[in-house]
Amino acid sequence: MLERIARNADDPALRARARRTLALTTAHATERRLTSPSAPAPSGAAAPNRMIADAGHKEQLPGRTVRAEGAAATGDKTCDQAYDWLGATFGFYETAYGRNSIDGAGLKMISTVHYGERYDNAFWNGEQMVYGDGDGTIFTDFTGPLDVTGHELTHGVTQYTANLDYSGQSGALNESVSDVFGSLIKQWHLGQTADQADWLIGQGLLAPSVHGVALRSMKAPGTAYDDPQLGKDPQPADMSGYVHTYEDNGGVHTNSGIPNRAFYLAAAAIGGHAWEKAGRVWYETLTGGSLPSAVDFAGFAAATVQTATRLYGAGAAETTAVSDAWKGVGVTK
Ligand code: ASN
Ligand code: ZN
Repeated sequence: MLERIARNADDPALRARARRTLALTTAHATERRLTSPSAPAPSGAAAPNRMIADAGHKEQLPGRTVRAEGAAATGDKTCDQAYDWLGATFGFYETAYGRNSIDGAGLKMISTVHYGERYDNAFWNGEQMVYGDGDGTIFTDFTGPLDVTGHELTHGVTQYTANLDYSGQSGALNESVSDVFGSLIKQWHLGQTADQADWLIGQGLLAPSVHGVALRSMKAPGTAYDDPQLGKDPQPADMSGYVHTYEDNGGVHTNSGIPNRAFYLAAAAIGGHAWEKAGRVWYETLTGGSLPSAVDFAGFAAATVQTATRLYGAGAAETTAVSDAWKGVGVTK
């Protein structure tokens, strides 16, 4: 998406900023790949330990601390939103799966807001969350949508568990897992069932003049936006549209549409709160310790069917739903 803006946007300043954002995000993604899981912090009670810092529109991390755990709201909407969404994400993982923070051992949750000048992204850098304010023309404030925070922090969960290699199919799975739990965090926060959820990622993030509803759609990949500046949502909905490219680490944000839709299909077929069954299958697959870092779609599919079989039984409706979902997107036959 940023690659498209960097090439096609009408406004040269917007193009230049997109190029800079791409360069910075790539550097951080490399950092993320190279960070090895460090020893877990000593855990206390299962309560979040949050810290919000303000970069003051510079690109230095972490920036000036503006809100520590338990401190009163600052009055800066961006800062307070980031604080609340860290809390919601902590609450989701703790309540749904008994996970104590990102590393499972009470890791301090740090977010830097107001990063860079009109910065068009949010990212997990291996240690903390970083949010840009958005350029206001294409993107609004990245602290807005809860699923964006959930997505980035889930990169942290993945780093501490399956540590999926950030390229090719394992990279698309890394991205997809972040979308899956990002969406589930929002669904949990809103108390939605699978049929009530919008299954969008980043609803509300695109500026009003952009023709689009969100960054991605898990239910209907490829339909999230179609806009002169952004182009059309490039996500495939099944294996027949798999994109072979050298950009974006082999299309990790593109091909993630395939496993995203597999999750949606499984959750929709099972019904009810998606985090309870489909989400549990994906969570235990991700964190179970037997998934290779370089796993491909077929390997991940087999692992989810194996997890569902263990949790619900071989002939169970849940297991059939998971198995059918991967057939539905052409990963298995
Ligand atoms: N927001 C992007 C992501 O989490 C940033 C990146 O690392 N490419 O996928
Ligand atoms: Zn991501």
